[in-house]
Amino acid sequence: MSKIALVTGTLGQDAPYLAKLLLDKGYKVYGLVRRYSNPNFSNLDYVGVTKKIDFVEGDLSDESSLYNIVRSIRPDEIYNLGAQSFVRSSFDQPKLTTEVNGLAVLYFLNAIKMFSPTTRFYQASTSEMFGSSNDGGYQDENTVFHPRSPYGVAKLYAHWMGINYRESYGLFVCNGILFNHESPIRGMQFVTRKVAHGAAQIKKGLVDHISMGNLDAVRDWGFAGDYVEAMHLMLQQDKPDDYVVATGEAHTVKEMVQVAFEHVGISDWEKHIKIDPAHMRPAEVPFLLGRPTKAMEKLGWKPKTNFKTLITMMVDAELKRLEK
Ligand code: NAP
Ligand code: G4F
Repeated sequence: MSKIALVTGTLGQDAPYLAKLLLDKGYKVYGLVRRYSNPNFSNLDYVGVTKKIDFVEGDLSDESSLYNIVRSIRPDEIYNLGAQSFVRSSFDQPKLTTEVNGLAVLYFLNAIKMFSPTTRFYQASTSEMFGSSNDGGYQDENTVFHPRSPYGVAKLYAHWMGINYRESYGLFVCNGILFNHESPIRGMQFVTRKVAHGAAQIKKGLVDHISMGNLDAVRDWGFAGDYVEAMHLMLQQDKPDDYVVATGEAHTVKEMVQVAFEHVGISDWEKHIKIDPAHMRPAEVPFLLGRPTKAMEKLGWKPKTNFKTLITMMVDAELKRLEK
């Protein structure tokens, strides 16, 4: 019998890559989608899985919809990837972010406890929870958390609620503390996609500059297609646990901009960047660099795509889209 997985965040970046991985392994995949007037399946189309997923309608802020879905499907595995995932917006919409990123996890855990206690649950935790902790050094499973945004605080609530239900009720809950991961289907607002898109547009003479925020921020950027493998591996272990997933390599936003522009043959990239305070955050996370040793040793996972390959892949995808 094939395993059943329920994935949330279906139309986002990670879920299409994960759905493909699960479908290739023979899973039946259900994808939670909100009610839309005009749903956008372009990310699922990009990965080629739109027609292979069973869509179920629900909303992470609506407890009863999650209860009904868990009770009727009783999935073997749930991957909770849905979120208000843009850190900058969480400062303007803290309550919504708290409900969708925090409370929804409580709803799922209660639904599992009541209706399907053998369901294994993956929670999309984040390096954003480290915030300003160990600035300049590596962050791993033992680093203290100091979130710097409503997004990070809500995710930390969900993270600890997962641990609490694991310890209190024996539920199989894993938190994947994933560092930034990107791809050609990354949301347009996130810095790598924005820069890849902007560099391609400038190359084609469509625009002259990109407006940006803090170019000195440091991030550990990996490829989403590699990271979903770690999510799946976590739920296949004998015991539930929490894992950092990262490349172990950090770069500034400035370096990322330089790689993107040089790939389209523009060396004087500074001329095409304007700094706009609107893209700054009330509190910034200055430095994220993960140490994924535990995931490598216990899951046998490792990243396959390096920084330069990732950024140039994203720029090439943007050029291709513009040529179409
Ligand atoms: P994403 O592209 O923003 O996708 C998130 C999805 O969640 C979107 O499709 C969104 O729907 C959906 N969603 C938002 N609110 C919802 C609601 N109320 N009910 C149902 N669905 C809702 O995010 P991602 O990059 O794939 O990331 C997946 C998960 O990993 C997220 O939880 C994120 O916070 C976490 N994470 C991401 C990274 C990263 O670098 N990508 C790193 C660490 C952790 P719409 O399409 O309608 O907006
Ligand atoms: O691409 P970003 O918006 O990603 P951020 O804030 O690191 O969050 C992402 O990664 C988290 C994991 O650490 C996830 F949990 C979260 O859901 C999301 O996927 O910004 C990256 C950095 C920031 O320091 C930001 O201040 O780039 C800096 N930046 C500079 N100029 C900019 C810009 N970010 C954006 N989005 N747009 C700019 O113009």
